[in-house]
Order: sequence, then C-alpha cells, then structure tokens
Amino acid sequence: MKLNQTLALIASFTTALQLATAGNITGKVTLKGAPPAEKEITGVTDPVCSAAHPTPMKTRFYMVGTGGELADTVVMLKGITGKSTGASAAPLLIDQNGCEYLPYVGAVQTGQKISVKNSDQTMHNVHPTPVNTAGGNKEENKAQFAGAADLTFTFPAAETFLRFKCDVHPWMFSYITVVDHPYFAVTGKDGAFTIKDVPPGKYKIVALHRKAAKDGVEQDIEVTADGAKLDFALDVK
Ligand SMILES: [Cu+2]
Repeated sequence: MKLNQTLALIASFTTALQLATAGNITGKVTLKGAPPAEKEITGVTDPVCSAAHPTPMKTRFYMVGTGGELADTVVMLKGITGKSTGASAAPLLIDQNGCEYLPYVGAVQTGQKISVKNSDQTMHNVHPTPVNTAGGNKEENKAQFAGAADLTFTFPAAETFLRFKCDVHPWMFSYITVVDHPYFAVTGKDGAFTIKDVPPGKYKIVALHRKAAKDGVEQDIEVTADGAKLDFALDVK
C-alpha cells in the first residue's frame, strides 16, 4: 500500500472514531403559560395570496402545541467559532408558498447555501436584511417571478434571526440564524430538537426564540459518548 493510501485510511479511521464517540443532544422546548393571540394579516390585495388563504393569514410569533410544545426555537452550542462545515452542507430550502415563507424560522452554517424557491404564481422579491454587515453579511434584493429559478444566498458571518422579507407582500418574513459550527437545531411542532454528533465535553447551550428568548436562554451541558438530554421551558414575553 502506498503511503498516501495509508494516510487516507488512517484519516478515515480517525473520522469514524470521532463520530463513534460523538453523541446527540436531544430535548424539548416548551412555553410556560398561554401566548398572546396572533394578529390577523390585513391588506392582502394580491389575488394569488388571498386565494391561497380562505381564512386570513396570521402572524406566526408563537407556534405552540396543546402541551406547550414550542416550535421555531433555535437551540445551539455557544462559544464555538471557526468550525463551520457549511461549504459542504446541503442547502437549506426556503419556499415561498401561499405568500408565506416556509420555514418561518431556520438556521444554517456560515457559508452554507440557502435556496429560495417561488412556488407561487406571483412575483416575490427576496430581500435579506442582515445586521452583521461588518462581518461580511450582505443585504441583497432580488425579484423572483413565478416559475423563476431558485435564488441562492450565503452569509459568511454568524448572526441570529437574519431577516428575509418580501417588499411586494409586506407580511412575508423568514428569520434565519447563521451559525459558525454545525451544532444546532430548530424545533418543530413537537418542540423537540436533536443536535447530532457533538464531541464529548462541557458546553454552554442556548435556546433562541424570536419572542420568548430573543437574546437566548442559556444552560450548561455535558455531552458524553452517549449524548445528553436537556429541556428548555421559556416564558411568554
Ligand atoms: Cu412576496
């Protein structure tokens, strides 16, 4: 066996070993108490948008299940930088469907592609408005006609809740958190999250919710080869 083949084999063994000793962090995010009622969206004049919603659209501030399960919460490890594998990660797909962005809240790594699709028979414009422009995140504003190809965006710097908006339909928002490492997840309707393949160690872990935990609620966590389990209970704000 040639030397470079041997080295490649050792490298792949090492990677496998690291993965074998890495654990998943699992848990659930719940909301304590009843959230305020969502607001009805008014001023929908585009017939394509109103046709998609026989009952009026509402804001999506608190997506809560009957047991308090809280969706749209970003859970991530804190204090890790420069560990992004975003360049080789699969793109995050954001769909514009019924004149709403899906997902409403998402997360990507720095440098990871975000593909924005237009499933509607109307024109949208995709307008990310980052705050961390000093870090290199750029504001862009691109029109996207019905049937047009997906648009692609990437952001080089970490930022929480980077806002995407549509200037044609002023109620359309999506909030994408950009993370400088792969250790994060976004809760779904069941409030559950899984952060995969975390190397064992002690970390700070933070839950971010646009309304209930805008600046984040932090906990300490120790991850072993068997992983770790941890829940968050957030207050209504
Ligand atoms: Cu739009």
